[in-house]
Amino acid sequence: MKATKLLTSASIGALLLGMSAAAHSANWRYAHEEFEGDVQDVFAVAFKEYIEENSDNTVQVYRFGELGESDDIMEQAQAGILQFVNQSPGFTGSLIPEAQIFFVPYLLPTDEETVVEFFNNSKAIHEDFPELYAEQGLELLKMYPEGEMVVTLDEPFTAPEDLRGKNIRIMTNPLLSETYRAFGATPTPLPWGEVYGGLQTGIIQGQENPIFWIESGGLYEVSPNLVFTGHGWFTTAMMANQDFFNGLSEDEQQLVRDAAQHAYEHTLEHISGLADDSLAKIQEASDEVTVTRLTEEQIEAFRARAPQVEERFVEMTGERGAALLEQFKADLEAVSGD
Ligand code: 6CS
Repeated sequence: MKATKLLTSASIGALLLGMSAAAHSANWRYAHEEFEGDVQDVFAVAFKEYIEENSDNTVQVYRFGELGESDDIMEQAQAGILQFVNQSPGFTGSLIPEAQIFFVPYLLPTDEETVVEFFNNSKAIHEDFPELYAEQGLELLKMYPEGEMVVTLDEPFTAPEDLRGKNIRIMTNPLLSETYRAFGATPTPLPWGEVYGGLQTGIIQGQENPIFWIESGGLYEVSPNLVFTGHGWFTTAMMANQDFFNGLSEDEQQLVRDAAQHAYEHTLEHISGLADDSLAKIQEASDEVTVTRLTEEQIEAFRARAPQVEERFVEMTGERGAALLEQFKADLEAVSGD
């Protein structure tokens, strides 16, 4: 009788413990813009694994197309349907105009080590951007680079004049339109889902993206001339719905921050050498592909058009944008020693 009573109390205790653990564990939803194994997915999976190894919570990762386009997942994150979202500044321009700073051409260097050092240390990235995202109900957890931007076209090009009359697909971001107009092309903003078909049918004649994406999305099949213009890096951002984040305990907030830091470090290791590997795969898969690396002199003709884009950025974003630009440049100077 006594033993039964003891067992019963122990079982109830265990049940209560289980229930309280269950009450505190949650399934968090996290959507990004890419496919399995792509850079944003590598980040998301590393984040998920860290959370699941260090807590009772689970993370459900949704990839491109499962919940819609980039704009759809951002809306869902702002509405609290998703707890986490990865949206690239290329699509965030209408929500946070200052995020377009990444599309001022030739602002970021091409050298990977300097770019990584910039993302590790920049005050603009770690202090200014979190405030801008917070105004939209978003807790910015990480901004990170994915790869150097490369332009693909229906024929090789070396000068802005060669881009005349070419419809170049850009992400839906007004400043990118300015960049490609300045480069002499006709900018064509489109969501990702329309790019492959647009190139295949000839509605657009080119686009820009990092090499890993040109390989994984098979873009080289329909846009085989790759041109390294050195004008920028593809940057992305991972964040949480801020009401959700503020509602977490301090320990859980720290867990989320630690998981984001772990995912960031893991992703930077992943992108190291990725562009070369992806280019080798592309060249293995296709005889049609051409690779043009613009010379310094050829780049100069494009770089000469950057100041007008920078001016437009300041016009679009006012004093805050101007201050951000100044900080961005100071942060770059600190890491490149220019
Ligand atoms: O060009 C785009 O739209 C896509 N590019 C990359 C590298 N990631 C996601 C984005 O949707």
